[in-house]
Amino acid sequence: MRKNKCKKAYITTPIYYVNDIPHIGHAYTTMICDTLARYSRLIGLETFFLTGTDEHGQKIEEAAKKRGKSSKQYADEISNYFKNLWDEFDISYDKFIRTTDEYHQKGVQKAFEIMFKKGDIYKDMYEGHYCISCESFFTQNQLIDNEYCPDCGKPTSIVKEESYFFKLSKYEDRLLKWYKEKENCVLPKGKKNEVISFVKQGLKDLSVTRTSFSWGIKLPKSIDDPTHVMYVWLDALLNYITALGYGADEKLMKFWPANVHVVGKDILRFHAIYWPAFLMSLDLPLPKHIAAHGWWTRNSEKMSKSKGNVVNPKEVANAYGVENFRYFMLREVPFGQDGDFSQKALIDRINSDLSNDLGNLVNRVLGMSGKYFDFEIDSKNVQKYYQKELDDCQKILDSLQQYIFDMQLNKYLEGLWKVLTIANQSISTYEPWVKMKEGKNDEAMALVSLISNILAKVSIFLHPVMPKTTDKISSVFNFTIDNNSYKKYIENQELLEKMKLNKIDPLFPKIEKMLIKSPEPEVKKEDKKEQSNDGIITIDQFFQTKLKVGTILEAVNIKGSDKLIKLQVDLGEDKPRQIVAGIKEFYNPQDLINTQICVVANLKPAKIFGNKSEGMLLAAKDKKSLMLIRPEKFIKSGSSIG
Ligand code: ME8
Repeated sequence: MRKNKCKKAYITTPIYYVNDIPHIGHAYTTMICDTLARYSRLIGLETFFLTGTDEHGQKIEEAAKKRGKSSKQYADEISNYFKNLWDEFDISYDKFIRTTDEYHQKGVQKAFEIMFKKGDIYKDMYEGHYCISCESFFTQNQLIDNEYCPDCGKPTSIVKEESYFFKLSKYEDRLLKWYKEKENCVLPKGKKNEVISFVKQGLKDLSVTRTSFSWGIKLPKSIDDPTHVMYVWLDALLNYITALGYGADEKLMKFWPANVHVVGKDILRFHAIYWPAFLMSLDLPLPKHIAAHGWWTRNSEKMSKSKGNVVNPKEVANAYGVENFRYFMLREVPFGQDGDFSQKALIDRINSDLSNDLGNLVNRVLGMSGKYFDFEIDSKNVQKYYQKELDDCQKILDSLQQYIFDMQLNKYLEGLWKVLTIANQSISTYEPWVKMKEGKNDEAMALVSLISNILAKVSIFLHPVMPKTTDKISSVFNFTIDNNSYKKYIENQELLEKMKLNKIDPLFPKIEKMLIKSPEPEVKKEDKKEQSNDGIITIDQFFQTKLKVGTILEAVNIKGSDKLIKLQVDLGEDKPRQIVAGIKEFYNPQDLINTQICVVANLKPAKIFGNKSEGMLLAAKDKKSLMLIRPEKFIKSGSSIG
């Protein structure tokens, strides 16, 4: 996101499908956008932040049917659930759009009509494969094992029907030119390269209507073809302009083009290829940035109900506090990379970063100012004694804005924590209690005031991430966080005036144990019987696991996954076994070929990311690294271990 010359910012989340209730992935995208929107407002941009729900399509029609409800009834229910959750999470959206809203439907029909009249939409027959879960078309050679969706791994179905097509192929060159000219149009860069190579392989025209179900927006009256409804992605993508009044009252179109569409990497193709092509067809400017974040996983696997590993954001927020949760999600994972959700990591962040580094500092300032100066602070001597500390903090604070514009929220937070480290270290270096004993009251006052000023600045910068918490911190220093205080304390670098501090309750009580029952599937009763209380197993139980040495014959990265590598492993059997392993972060596929590994050879085969996996390899893991367990010397493939 770049600072817009016209002082406006338009930020969007994807609109979420209403086939199911939200999970932490949805919460993550929404928290990122909320942070960007709050930051934009803080620095004085006129901001419009859009979120909403995507309510048409076969997936939703089927989900409603299964529950014995009408599509609209079901969409109302789940859309409300999303809206209420975002309200509970204090998401500061300016508009919540629903694709069943009448103004949206009219805007979509108008766009379709314009594209049709321009000759960009034509009628033909569609024959191919469709994934209902992704609401996406695929060619035969894109499928995995001739059947499964390359994006979500679910089985696809064959579709043969009359359809209107959008001339996507016509826009291939213009798209490539756009990627070339606008360096940051798609972020992060690695993902942009994937988009470019996809387009370079050649774009096929896109089927944009369906006839096999009815839950969708009808074609415009002027086309008069009532058997067709619009393809859900055409309908959905247009929300970004219909929300601004496209095709109706266009007052809000002043916000177009969007500064940033934040999306998960799963839907980048739709946003970075289809959407700009639709906009080109409509003669509208293109968004400034499309930023794709990674996936949240559980034990390196995508979350899904059938695996029982879905994390419910409401449950996490209720247990740990919504702002702590928000801090964790934004701090833990670099934008664009996948992250594994764990309560332990969340608790570590709360106890260490929030409680120790930030909460304690607030307590210490209150404690010291109370004990020595009756809660008074005075900044008049801060520069005299602590100019270096002020300068060091300023240098870091000056670099923060760029991190926001580059979508590197984790670095933004890391920077803020470096500033807190300067504050915490100044206390241990200068020991105000010693200064008081030595009668250097001026220096001690300057130090307590230095820390107060640092905390005031940190609270302003942290506000977009933790609004309520930082409001409490700024109340200690008698100011409200808004664009005025941003100008005063950040832009003009003014110091706090002489004042009495206000006491507040401790901000981040330490968390001693996991507060949510793990969402992993429970151990089945029969398995439990086998286990003794202290986790000891018998030798027989151990030998139920068949461990073998395998030689890796082939290794390739799995497209779309940041973690997984697909291996063909020789276990001395008729044919090699295919094993999917979450080791991509630590190993290069090329380096694995012709090396040996230890494999659990009698595991029930599983489907991981749409790929069959017929075993598990053994590895040792600590917080930072992972190492494959290998035999000391080369040994025959299939040799048993034990
Ligand atoms: O795709 N980790 O809706 P959707 C991180 N309606 N983010 C995740 C995630 C995960 N495990 N799972 C989902 C749609 N998300 C369409 C969008 S936009 C015009 C139409 C987030 O309900 C992520 O942002 O499947 C992803 O892009 C979005 O939820 C998909 O939500």
